[in-house]
Amino acid sequence: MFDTQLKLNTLKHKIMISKKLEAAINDQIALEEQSSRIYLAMASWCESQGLSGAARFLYQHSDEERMHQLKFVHYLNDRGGYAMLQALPQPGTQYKNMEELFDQVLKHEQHVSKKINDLVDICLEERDHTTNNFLQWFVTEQIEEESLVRSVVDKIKLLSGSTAGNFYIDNFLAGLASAEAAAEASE
Ligand code: OFO
Repeated sequence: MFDTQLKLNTLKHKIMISKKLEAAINDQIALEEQSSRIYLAMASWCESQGLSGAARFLYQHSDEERMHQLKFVHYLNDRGGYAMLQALPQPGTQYKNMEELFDQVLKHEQHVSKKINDLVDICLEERDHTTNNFLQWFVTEQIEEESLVRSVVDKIKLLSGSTAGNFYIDNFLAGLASAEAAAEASE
């Protein structure tokens, strides 16, 4: 009994994040997990179509989204909140071509950027400088992700439609995946 009370008091002292931010971060955890599932589903589709470079690029991005999800989970629990998983919709299963698929990736990343900005807005309203500081890593990450995907979409628009163009794009994506893996390994 005494132990339980002590634990409750300790927990109360640990709470350093508002209920509003806790709920918003839990929604972001769901969005990062959904991002991981969307890219995993896309990677699987590409692999099934023989697009091994695109598949590798997307498998890697699926893993990155899971890492983003975990960052939020650990942060929320460390700040005395409780990271809770949510039910998620089934990701897409069919795509007309790489152009449609990467258009969807770009739209999704733009949506994620908006949600990160919304989180920053809540921090500013609440003067939660610690969470704002934590979120700045994601603000920078979203700039990089959007710009990377936009460069892929631009190349696809220029080159897709022919077998040679698709082959080139697939190789280009394989090269991006290797460069990202090398950059991560050196971190
Ligand atoms: Fe987590 O950045 Fe993409 O979605």
